[in-house]
Amino acid sequence: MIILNTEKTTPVPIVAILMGSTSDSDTMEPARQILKEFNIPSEVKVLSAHRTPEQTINYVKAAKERGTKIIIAGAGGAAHLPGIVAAVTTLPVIGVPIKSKSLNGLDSLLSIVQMPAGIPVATVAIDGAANAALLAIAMLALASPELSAQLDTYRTKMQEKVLKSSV
Ligand code: RP5
Repeated sequence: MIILNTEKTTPVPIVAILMGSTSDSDTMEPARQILKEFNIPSEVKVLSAHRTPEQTINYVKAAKERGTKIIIAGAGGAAHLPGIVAAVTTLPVIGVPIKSKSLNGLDSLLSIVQMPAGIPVATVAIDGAANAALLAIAMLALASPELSAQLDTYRTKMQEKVLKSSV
């Protein structure tokens, strides 16, 4: 399924994949790959809550109007990126805690998951970029029978792979 912005020639990034640093890019790559596999246009941006706060807020504030539906945000350490993103948009935000050098990602996980009531961030596992993409797809599939069928096929293939490997 490709969702096109009819006013422009380029596809609208339906899912924005944000990360706090270029050092997060390998960890976040599975999210981009899975969205590509499902033909969902995505856009990858390095934006930091701490190093580029104004640019981050400006990007996120404009996202809904551009046609973006879901934001995935990965960050490590004092991982405020998903929280600040969720604070300035009502789009669903999925946070990916990135494994950190000092505390193995426990710092990232707690920084992202413990949001105060009122501003939710759906948090996946440490380094769980693949599941962030699959959760985004499940959300989009609520309004798309075609995408829902693609997700069923993905699960069936996964099932077959597991069953084959256990023989
Ligand atoms: C966070 O700090 C980033 O998300 C990254 O996971 C972590 C370390 O960043 P670098 O020092 O590698 O740029 O903002």
